[in-house]
Amino acid sequence: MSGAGKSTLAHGLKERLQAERCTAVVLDGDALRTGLNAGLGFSCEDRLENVRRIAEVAALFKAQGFLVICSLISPLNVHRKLAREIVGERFFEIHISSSLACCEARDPKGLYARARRREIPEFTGVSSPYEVPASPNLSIDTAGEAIDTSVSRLEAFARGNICF
Ligand code: GGZ
Repeated sequence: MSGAGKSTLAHGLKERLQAERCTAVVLDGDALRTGLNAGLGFSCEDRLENVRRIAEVAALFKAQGFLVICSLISPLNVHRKLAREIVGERFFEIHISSSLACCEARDPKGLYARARRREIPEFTGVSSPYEVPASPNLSIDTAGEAIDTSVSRLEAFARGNICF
C-alpha cells in the first residue's frame, strides 16, 4: 500500500544490483503516473490499465535482458494475475507487507490524512480494497526491519532466483 516502502526498496535493490553489473530498471507506479500513465485514475478499471501498461513495458525490458523491478500497489488479485500473464516466465510477486496502521502512521505525503478527510476518493486501504496476496514469492514486513535488511533480503532473493 501507499507508504509501505515499495519505491525505497525498489531503488535500493536496483543500486545493489547495478554495483554487481546487473542491468536493472525500476518501473514505479507513482512515477509513471506523471507521464506514461497520466490521465489514469484509481478506479478498478484504471488501475488494471495502469498495471497492464507497466507489465507490457516490463516485458519489453525483460526481453532485452534487463532485470525489471516494478513497484506499484496492484491492489487486487486480478491485477497481479494480468501482470503475471503479460510478463510470463520469471515473474516474481513480492509483497511489501506493512500493515495499514503502519503505513498510515508513516503517511510521508499526507495522503492518508487527506483520504480520511475524504479529499482523495478510492484510496487503497481506506476507501478502496486491497487484497493481500495469497502466495507471493517473497513477503517483507517493512515495519519489522531496517531498510538495509529488507534490501539485503531482496538481493538474496534475486541471486537465488534470477541469473545475472
Ligand atoms: C492509492 C494513491 C491514490 C489512491 C494517489 N490510492 O505512496 P505513493 O502515493 O507514492 O503510492 C501511491 C501511488 C499508487 O500508484 P500505483 O500506480 O502504484 O497504484 S495502482 O497499482 O493501484 O494502480 C500514492 C499515490 O499513487 N496515490 N491517489 N487513491 N494510491
